[in-house]
Amino acid sequence: MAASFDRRASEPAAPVASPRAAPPAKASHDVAAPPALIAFMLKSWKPRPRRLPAKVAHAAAHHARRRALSAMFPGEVLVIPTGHEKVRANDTHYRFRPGTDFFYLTGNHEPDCVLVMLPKRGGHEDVLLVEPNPGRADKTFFTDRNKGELWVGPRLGVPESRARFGVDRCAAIDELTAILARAKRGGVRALRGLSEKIDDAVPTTKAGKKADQAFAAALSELRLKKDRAELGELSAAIASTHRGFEDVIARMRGARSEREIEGVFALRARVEGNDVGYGTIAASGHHACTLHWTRNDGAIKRGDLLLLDAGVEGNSLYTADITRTLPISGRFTGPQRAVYELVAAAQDAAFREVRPGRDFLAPNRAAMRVLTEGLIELGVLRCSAEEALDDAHQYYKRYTLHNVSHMLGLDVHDCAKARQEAYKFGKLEPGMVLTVEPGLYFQTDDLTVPAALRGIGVRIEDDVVVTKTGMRNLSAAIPRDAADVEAWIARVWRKPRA
Ligand SMILES: [Mn+2]
Repeated sequence: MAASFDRRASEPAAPVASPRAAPPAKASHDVAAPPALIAFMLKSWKPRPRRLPAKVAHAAAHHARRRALSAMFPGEVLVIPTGHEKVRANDTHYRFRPGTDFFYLTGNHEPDCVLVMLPKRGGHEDVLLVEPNPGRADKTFFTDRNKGELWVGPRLGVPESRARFGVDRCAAIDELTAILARAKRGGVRALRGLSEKIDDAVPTTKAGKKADQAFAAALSELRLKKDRAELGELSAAIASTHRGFEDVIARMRGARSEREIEGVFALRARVEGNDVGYGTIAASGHHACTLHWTRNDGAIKRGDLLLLDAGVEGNSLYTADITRTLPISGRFTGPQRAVYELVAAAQDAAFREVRPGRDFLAPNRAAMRVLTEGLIELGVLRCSAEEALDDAHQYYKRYTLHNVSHMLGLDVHDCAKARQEAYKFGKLEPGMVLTVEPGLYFQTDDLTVPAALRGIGVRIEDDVVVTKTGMRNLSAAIPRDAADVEAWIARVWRKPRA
């Protein structure tokens, strides 16, 4: 029964603070509105028909995910905030992106919201707390620069949010304190770190802290296996990313800077999706040897390679994570091709290890063996493969540094709070989506590397889903083999661009 959590009209209105950050102090260009202006602003607006919006695209999937979470924590109150806009400077904010776990459970993009799941017999009642939309009935529509409709556009509102997200109940965010005050009688778990107000509103004991960490891990692990809706959204993000890579290839011939490459890809990401899923790495020449090169302030030179690690984040917030290493002149040089083909061979070996029941780290082990044997053939490593691969040595890491896989989904490094036994030291299961991304990076000043190879950095990254019998490469349509990449570049350059 949900009785103990039901909202009773007789209860006094809680003196509640909304969980959003305190409004910034007034800037010099803020002018207090005189009463006459307020009175004038509040009248003579055309009445609005308040039609309820349609349900979000994957409402049934969001509902199913909430039921799965409910089953994991019977009898406990669960609090999942989405977080707030983050200040960039003074009164300007970064573009808001919802908290991943909150979004996974609701599909709601608005800031400041909180999902509270209240235990009832047989499960939970899902209560979504949102910022109400008072329309023109309240002066805040023109006085509140943080949430006023004339400043930032309208919020969806309470009844509209209930219709759109298909939750059991929707309430104004100001009711949160009252709901939590009653809820505290039972066990409460909160997803921490997204909202200071929520963190304060749900105080933790020492035992509670552990319970909250386990809750965050459970939320991450819930997302390890993707449902059908998620696989569709990931494929769409990968298709957008494919088009973004072709935009880059078209521009690459005349481009002068890495920043230009970043900008071209970003245009595709904003036109077709929400944003890029992470800072684009547009690394030309030896910049490719810096793994997370996002400064992108270098020049584009013919004869060099361009390592482009980029992903469109769709409006669904699922992101691709793709890397291609492209010869800027259209053709690989001999040494570039040798390194490229070794990395591609390592990726093939990793692909063969992606299947249910294999260790998450099995593809990594396979790729590292191929890279190591190739490094010996290239004259980079001067020892046996066994010696280089020995855990006590790991000499190969000098040239590759990172492992080849991470989970992919709403976050580029998805499910990051999962327990090690469920992820890094766990087994692959059908429905998991991961990257396979071996790389080799020969620093310009590395005296162990033959001079002809110094300054070459190559990474190849695809996004794959584990199937019942093996894997499917979701990004297989993006050319990968050296000859295919050259043909791809030639094809794009021949094509007249709009
Ligand atoms: Mn990646």
